[in-house]
Amino acid sequence: VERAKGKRVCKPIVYGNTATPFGYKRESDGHTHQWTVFLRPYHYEDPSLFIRKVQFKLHDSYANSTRVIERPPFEVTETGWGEFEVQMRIYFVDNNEKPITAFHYIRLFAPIVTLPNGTQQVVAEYYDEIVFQEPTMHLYKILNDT
Ligand code: SLL
Repeated sequence: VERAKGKRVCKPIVYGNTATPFGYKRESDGHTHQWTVFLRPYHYEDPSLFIRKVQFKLHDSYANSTRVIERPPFEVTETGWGEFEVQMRIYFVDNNEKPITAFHYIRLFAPIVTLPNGTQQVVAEYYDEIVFQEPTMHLYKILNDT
């Protein structure tokens, strides 16, 4: 495939999780929190222009622990009782571009922020960058248009 020789394109992203305590321990399964793990562009652009899907690999204690999200928002909402590391595999619209993997440790207990409406929530989010080194010409054109 044709590649953009000597070119590098950088896409700022954010990934992480939010979590809210139930305020009690659920009798049926011991779960104590609802959480959402997400991956999105740092800028307000449409991620589906260059991201085809994101595969979230949850802890083995979850039924169907591999969750594939094929359209934005790229996120998974679940309930649970424990913190663990999620693997996020990012696939691009051009299949000649190799998928990349990011990891996020889901936090349930800290850090807590106070939202504008006064409620408290656990928010653990991180800035990162996807660096495309000599992307395919196809993807290069898309990336420079977003
Ligand atoms: C811990 N090493 O011990 C971690 C494991 C597992 C989290 C955390 C519930 C899963 C389910 C759940 O929260 N698992 O019941 O489906 O803290």
